[in-house]
Amino acid sequence: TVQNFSEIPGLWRNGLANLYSFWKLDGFRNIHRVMVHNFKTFGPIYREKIGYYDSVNIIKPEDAAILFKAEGHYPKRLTVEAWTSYRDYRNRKYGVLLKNGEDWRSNRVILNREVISPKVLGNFVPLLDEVGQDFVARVHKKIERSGQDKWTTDLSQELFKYALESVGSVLYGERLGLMLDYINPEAQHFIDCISLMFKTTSPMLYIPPAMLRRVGAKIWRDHVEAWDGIFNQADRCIQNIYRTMRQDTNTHGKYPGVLASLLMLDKLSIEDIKASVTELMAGGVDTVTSITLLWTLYELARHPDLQEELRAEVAVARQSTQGDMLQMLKMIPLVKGALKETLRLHPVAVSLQRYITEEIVIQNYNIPCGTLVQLGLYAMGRDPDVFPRPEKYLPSRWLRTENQYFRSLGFGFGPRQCLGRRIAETEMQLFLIHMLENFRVDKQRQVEVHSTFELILLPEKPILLTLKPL
Ligand code: HEM
Ligand code: 2DC
Repeated sequence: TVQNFSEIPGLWRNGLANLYSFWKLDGFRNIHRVMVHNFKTFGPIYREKIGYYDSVNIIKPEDAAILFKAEGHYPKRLTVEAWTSYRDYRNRKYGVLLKNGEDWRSNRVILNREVISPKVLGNFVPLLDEVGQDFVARVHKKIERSGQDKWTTDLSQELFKYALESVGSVLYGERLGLMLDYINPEAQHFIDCISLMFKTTSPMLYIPPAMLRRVGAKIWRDHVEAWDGIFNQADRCIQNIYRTMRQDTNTHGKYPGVLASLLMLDKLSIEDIKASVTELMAGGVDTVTSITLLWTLYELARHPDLQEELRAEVAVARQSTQGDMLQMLKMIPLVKGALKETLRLHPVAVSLQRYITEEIVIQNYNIPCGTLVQLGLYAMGRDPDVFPRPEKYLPSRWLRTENQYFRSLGFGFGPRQCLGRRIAETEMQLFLIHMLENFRVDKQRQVEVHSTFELILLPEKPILLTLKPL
């Protein structure tokens, strides 16, 4: 027989006491490890209440399937209150990231067509390919200047710029110029604001921002300053495009970018477009794609034979397509597998969450409609029952013949999945193609780098890599 909701194991009876022990365990920076530990203690389902934040946690792909079947027509994830509070405070509209219900759906459907549908890939690839080539040229220059035929560095700043340049070129159909020696201080400020925004968000997951705002806490003020910087920069970019668009209507059949396409389509209000384009710009910068690329280079440096295998795959694809990039992207299953493998071991999002819209049964427990259910993405990626020998970095796990049922969830799932997914995937694949064709990646000592939680999972310390021309 099915067991009652209140019988699910876990610590959920005293939210405040749990918040205190969570804090003592340094849980704020270790959510991912705390979750792994909880699954070990309680089994594949547990209930938890930390502060005011109450959820059921699951880890198995089969249970994820049940969860996503119950997400309803307007899937809703955990609200990051710091982000909505800022918008309420400054009277700004929510974009698709923060909207819910019918308002979310009507905006999302229109954005999907311009941002994530297969038809736009052909528009994105030439733009992103050019950024990839410029990145390679920049690394060659750095190597030359070093006078040592190699360049050893923490690539994260460079990757942030690559990511911002990529997303900027797709959104605005224009280059921002971040691959040059001298970069616009405004762009650097934008990048810094995004890092600050993420850093100041995670403590506010557990301490209500409204309260911090009332007492004038520094963390709230920093958070506001960070978002102000992000919105100001995005507003400037959007104004620019709007102006040039009105000046010349003739774009010579050239793809004008996501923003101009949305403006011409005229199906969303300008305010809605601004709100979502700002989120796309913020979501596209440092953090997500650049961190995933950094982890991938780190893994390739640790596995030189695998690196050669990927290089060979890219060489064959290049040969047989004569450099037709769109075709080439269809011939690199191992490179794509490497990116999935990176997101398995180093997911950006520690969990996926949904408020379920119907009652479900998971692991033989009843879960009522309206409950917040979290899939522990980091924990699932390291569960030996789900991924045999989980500690091994094996891109071949993701080849067609393998069982992938509800296992590849790094970008989320269903209609509420990552809107930037196509951009991110293409940008990362092109990056790896160009890097593999030009450089050997090496790292010094065999030290493990772990993750730390700052809203997203990041490397806990700098990753130093050495790039050598082939
Ligand atoms: C949402 C991951 C890159 C924009 C999400 C979600 C995840 C995710 C897990 C939540 C999905 C869900 O709840 O099912 C990633 C990863 C990335 C990446 C792993 C790169 C490696 C990007 C980029 C952009 C972006 C480059 C913008 C260009 C968004 C937006 C949403 C979202 C707007 C909210 C969508 C909605 O609520 O309808 N992402 N993301 N992401 N992401 Fe990404
Ligand atoms: C963080 O417990 C941990 O893609 C919380 O590009 C639950 C939670 C809710 C929403 C998640 C967030 C976590 C991690 C960062 C995510 C976010 C949804 C979108 C966001 C996954 C797992 C991200 C990074 C977006 C950010 C775009 C924004 C900067 C405009």
